[in-house]
Amino acid sequence: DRAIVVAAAQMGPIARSATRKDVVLRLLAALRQAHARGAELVVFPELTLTTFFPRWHLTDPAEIDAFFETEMPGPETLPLFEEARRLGVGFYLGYAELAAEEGRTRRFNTSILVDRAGRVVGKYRKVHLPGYDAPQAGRSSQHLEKYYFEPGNLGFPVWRSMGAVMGMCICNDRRWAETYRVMALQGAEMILLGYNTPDDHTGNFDSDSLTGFHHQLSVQAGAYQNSTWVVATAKAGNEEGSRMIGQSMIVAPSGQIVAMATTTDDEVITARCDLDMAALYRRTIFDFARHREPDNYRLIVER
Ligand code: CDT
Repeated sequence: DRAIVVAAAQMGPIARSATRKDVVLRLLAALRQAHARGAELVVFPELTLTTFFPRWHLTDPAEIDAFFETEMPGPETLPLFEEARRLGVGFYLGYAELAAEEGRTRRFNTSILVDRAGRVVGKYRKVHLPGYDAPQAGRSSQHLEKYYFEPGNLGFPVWRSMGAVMGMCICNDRRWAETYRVMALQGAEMILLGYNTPDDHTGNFDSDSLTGFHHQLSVQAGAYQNSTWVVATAKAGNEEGSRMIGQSMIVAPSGQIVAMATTTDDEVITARCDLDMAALYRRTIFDFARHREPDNYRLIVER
């Protein structure tokens, strides 16, 4: 079979005071542990390099810019690229991207795919930005992704790399059926995703108490309905008073969870993923060419 051993390298909380160097040391430890367990590809979380700053309404431009990367790799992240190349391990890394494009400064919530030779082979910019563009009254913790980032402008591409057809998405994207379908229609066999999900993110206790369930439901349904592997990796634990769920998991095209984190700290989980399994359901119940009826889906792409 065509198998790849993949790791989800969950990260525990990252303090606001943590330096890039501190974080990269933790990523290196996870990378080595994953490699020792046979992993050829390691998935790190969304906004891995810093605390989840969209919980705060910051206004000082210098303070905001300090959370963003202007180059990847930069001097602080280069050791991760070098070690990954030395070990022959590919990786997915989420980070805040500051780009100079169209003659202006633009900010995106970004992930990259790096192959086993340490080359950046793909970049994705988060499409579904949750939360608000201004602080909300009466909330102890904000969620201001629409304030800090523009929606991604790269769509949902897939890449042939490391012997697989790979796609990427980020956190809130995993709750949207369209995310998976657009990649599955391009043949994605494995979708990599990082997330930061506070356990009080809706502000409604009935919904908040189901946060873990909704995470699992979304990822398992996305995997099954699109016949693809999904590797979902959390930044978890009590980060600056915000409690974020763990439950990093590797889900098969059958929708079954094949590995799941049991802590909310730094934790590596691995699974051997048979990529041919992605064809299994696409030959039968989800044979897109035979069964899809796009003429009936027009409403989905209208504003
Ligand atoms: N990072 C991210 O997208 N988090 C959201 C929760 C916050 S919604 C206000 C998620 O969908 O998990």
